[in-house]
Amino acid sequence: MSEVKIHRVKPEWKKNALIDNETYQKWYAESVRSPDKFWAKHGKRIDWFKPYTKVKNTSFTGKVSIKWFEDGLTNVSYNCIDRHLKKRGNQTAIIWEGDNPYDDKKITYNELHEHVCRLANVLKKHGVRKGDRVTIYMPMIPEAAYAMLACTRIGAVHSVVFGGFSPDSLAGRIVDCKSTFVITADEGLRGGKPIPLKDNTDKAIAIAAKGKVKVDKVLVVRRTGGKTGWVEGRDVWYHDEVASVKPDCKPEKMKAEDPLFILYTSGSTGKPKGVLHTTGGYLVYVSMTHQYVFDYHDGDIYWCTADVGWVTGHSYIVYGPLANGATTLMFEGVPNYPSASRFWEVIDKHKVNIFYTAPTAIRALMGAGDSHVKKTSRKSLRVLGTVGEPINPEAWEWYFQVVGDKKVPIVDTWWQTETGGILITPLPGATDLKAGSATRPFFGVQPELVDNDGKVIEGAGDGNLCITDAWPGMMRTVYGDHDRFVKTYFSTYKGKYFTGDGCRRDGDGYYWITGRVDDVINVSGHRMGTAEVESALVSHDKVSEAAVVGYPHDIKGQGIYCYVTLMAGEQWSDDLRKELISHVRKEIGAIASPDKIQFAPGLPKTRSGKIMRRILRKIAEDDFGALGDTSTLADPAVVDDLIANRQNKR
Ligand code: 6R9
Repeated sequence: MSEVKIHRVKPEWKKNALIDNETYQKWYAESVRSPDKFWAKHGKRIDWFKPYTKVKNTSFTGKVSIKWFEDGLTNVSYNCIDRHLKKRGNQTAIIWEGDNPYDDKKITYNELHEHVCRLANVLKKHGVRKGDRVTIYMPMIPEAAYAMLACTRIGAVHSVVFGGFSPDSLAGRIVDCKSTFVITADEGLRGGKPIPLKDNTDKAIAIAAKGKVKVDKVLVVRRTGGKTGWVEGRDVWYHDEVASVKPDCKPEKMKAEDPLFILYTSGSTGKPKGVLHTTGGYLVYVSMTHQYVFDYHDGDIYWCTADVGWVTGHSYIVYGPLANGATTLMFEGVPNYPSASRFWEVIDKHKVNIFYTAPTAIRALMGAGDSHVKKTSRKSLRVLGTVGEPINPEAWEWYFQVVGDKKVPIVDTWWQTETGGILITPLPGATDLKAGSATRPFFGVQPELVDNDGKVIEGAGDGNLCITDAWPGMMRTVYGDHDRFVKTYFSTYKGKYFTGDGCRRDGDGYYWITGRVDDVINVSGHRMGTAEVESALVSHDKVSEAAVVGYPHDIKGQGIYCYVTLMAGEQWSDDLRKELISHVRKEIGAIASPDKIQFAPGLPKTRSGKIMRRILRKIAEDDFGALGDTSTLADPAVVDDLIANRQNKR
């Protein structure tokens, strides 16, 4: 592999940084030596109606029980809104940037307070009580954040379902948590195209009824004014309802361990799991990570491009930033509409200081060409972040050099829906960077690498990534199925939280996530991260994106099958195929030599941008009769092309 370049912390990154390397070392040591003392102190970063006296009460063995700050009383919406009003009532809380570049608005903390209180009163008026589950199926509009915060204000538990999910998926989630109240919009708008959210909701409710869950109320935000079905008595307009109630609503006093939200996430088996997060520990953890990971300072404009339908949207668009009194930007659109300059234009328009996005977006925009970036200024940027999948060094360097003009640190943040917040990450003023490494653990996080037999790997090495002790932001259970929680996360390696990810630790103690362990392939007895081969392919200047899977190989055990998307304007040829094979051999070594390379004009991705390797594996195995569920794909049509041009035809 080519030598890893270290990007040292620059003096200007350190100058006003909240945490320098010395502080990181000191705090980290304290956080693992005396977690009780450490979190007793940092738990105070949020306001409590009744202070906690107990801090950590957690066990990763037996029945597994996770409790933090358990005798404290607090409220999430109070912490995200009310406590800021005196100092920053007129400060912008949310900048909303519409799908259409001429559509935007700003909402102050005072306004946020009124919107959330009114909506909370609407929920109460319709009989929603503490502990009830409310499903939120919304486009990226401020009302989505109001809805989440209104639930937390009265102690209802929200389940946000990504607006790109089908009626079937929505129904499954409604039924699983027996949610009888749904908040949606007439239509969403993305890249100029309407998305029929209300119609999908109607279909989902009909499906849910077969699962014996009857939705009684649907609250509908008018977003586009498009035509939708309407069920009298069940459906009500948001604007009518909020106008009919008082603009003030007292926040409910919640126990730290009261449920805050459920978020469904796919695992390697079975139906999506309802990951349950609770109140106090979650808010402490996401506000703390938001502040230190992004080196957030008062007055910064912060933009995370995720959708609120994913955990990144929960923790780092809504809860973390608002708990810190930040100005958070919410973007309704897509990276390439009206053009591939959109992200960079929005950064200039709103003078964004901190920008957080996904590697898949970075690679796509890199493929579109530098000119789209270079015509913008991006002078306001101070920190760049990535999340969601391993970032290949090539894309990392492009992000650093072209987007950040070599002036801005990149935080590659590793975490999961289950972890609630960021666990492994650089801190901008403290951590020397290596392109492609999530670097070091955040305070209180104790990663451990174990081999397949559970033996702990010390020092530099490769293994399955586990976390050995609890942190305040972690999930508490799988909703309605605690046994599944214990089985999925704590039984593979007894007494440890198993992440499902593979990981390498280098000689400097830096962590390199290699991808899900089910994506690791074994070629002639050599273990190899598919991400490693992908990274090598993408480092070729004609390649924009690559996905690599294993397939059964008579001699080697597994062969390496590569799907490759070329940069705009490049032509596929047999010579290029040969060139790519020798390029990978050169980058990694002969053992990584691709057996098959297929030109792929598009890759099958979930709507959150994750490549669905299960499908690619099946096609590589020439077993596409059993592709399984492809309904969550952003563009199911790419699959037909991949099948037609597969390289392993029997
Ligand atoms: C936050 C989020 C979690 C899985 C995780 C891992 C991958 C996320 C990553 C990363 C390498 C990073 N992942 N961040 N891999 N580097 N910085 O994405 O949650 O949707 O639950 O996905 O995503 O494989 O296990 P979620």
